[in-house]
Amino acid sequence: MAKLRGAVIGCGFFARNHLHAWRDLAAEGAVELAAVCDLEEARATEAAEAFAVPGRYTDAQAMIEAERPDFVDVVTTMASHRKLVELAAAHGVRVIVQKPFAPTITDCRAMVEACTKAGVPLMVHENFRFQTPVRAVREELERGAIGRPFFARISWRTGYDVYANQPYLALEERFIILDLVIHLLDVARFLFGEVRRLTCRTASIRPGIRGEDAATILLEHQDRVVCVVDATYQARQDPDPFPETLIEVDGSAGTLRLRQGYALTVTGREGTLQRDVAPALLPWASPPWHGVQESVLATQRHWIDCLRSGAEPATAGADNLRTFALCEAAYASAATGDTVTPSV
Ligand code: NAD
Ligand code: 89Y
Repeated sequence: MAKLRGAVIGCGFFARNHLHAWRDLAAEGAVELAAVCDLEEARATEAAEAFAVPGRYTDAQAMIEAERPDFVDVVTTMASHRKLVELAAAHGVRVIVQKPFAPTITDCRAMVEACTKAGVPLMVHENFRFQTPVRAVREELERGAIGRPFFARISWRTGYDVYANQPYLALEERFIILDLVIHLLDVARFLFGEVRRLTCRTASIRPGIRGEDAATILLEHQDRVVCVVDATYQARQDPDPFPETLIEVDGSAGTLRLRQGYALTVTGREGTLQRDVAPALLPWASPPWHGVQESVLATQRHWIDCLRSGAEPATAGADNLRTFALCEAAYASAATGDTVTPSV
């Protein structure tokens, strides 16, 4: 089968993980990276040289027209996603785009519509549900280890300096819900299905930031699981769990706890089972990021598998609209104090 030719748009902090993962997939013979693009020439050049990519560009349209890639991988920040996704769709180029999908659900809907009209597959790089420990939790739930879940908590509380690598976060008016809670809400959907309604409270704790850096959300899922999603970037701890997502689930026949250190404990009909669900330490990984980095490779592999088979990606644009609708509902609830029904 011919290799799929890809091109990366955006060569900043997080793109390095994408580039490593594309190199791993290229070594397996699945893809080849034809070109990279960044508005900042030095970034495109550095990425092209570090990863032996033949093409380097500062203009995405020029790159798409010159290289005619099979797909583009958009790793820019959210403000540019709509323009770049619509550009790809207009050229009939398949596209995977980083989270958050866009600043607003109006932009998300527009991208889904543009790609649907163009007949172009669109996937959002929503990698948390591809993490090894999250997959392990879902396996336990699917095999009925704790019976029917009725309560859950998906938690992310850290004091890790996220601003050092991602300084733009301090300037976002809609901050932690769009940056991080969006992953947790997607995990909630992945584990417990769609959400009927939610209530949210937010706070802005760190001096000098524009948006909220703490959020607590109560989700009522359609099959009546209630799930608390809570996150903050302002909880100093030692040891700090960054970037682990901690999960608790209580079910009719037992309990599940995913604790710091990737330790999964399941107490159910079979007694208590302890599992180490630590992610692999890929050769290019840099702890504590290795669980995230492994999931980047898994996400990109899923995209390539779907392009080959014609299957709809698990986190296709249309699916991610549902996750994004939860973010919009959370902001609406935080603003009014009301319980809100998400609307796609
Ligand atoms: P960054 O600012 O370090 O890099 C973005 C790059 O895109 C910059 O170099 C910028 O010059 C370039 N760019 C912007 N517009 C462009 C355009 N029109 N054409 C070409 N290049 C353009 O940002 P980052 O920290 O690498 O984040 C990128 C995305 O990755 C964000 O959406 C962020 O939320 C996401 N991210 C995801 C995870 C995850 O686990 N999924 C983790 C961190 C960041
Ligand atoms: O931006 C965030 C994300 O998506 O995953 C981790 C992160 O980089 C910082 O919390």
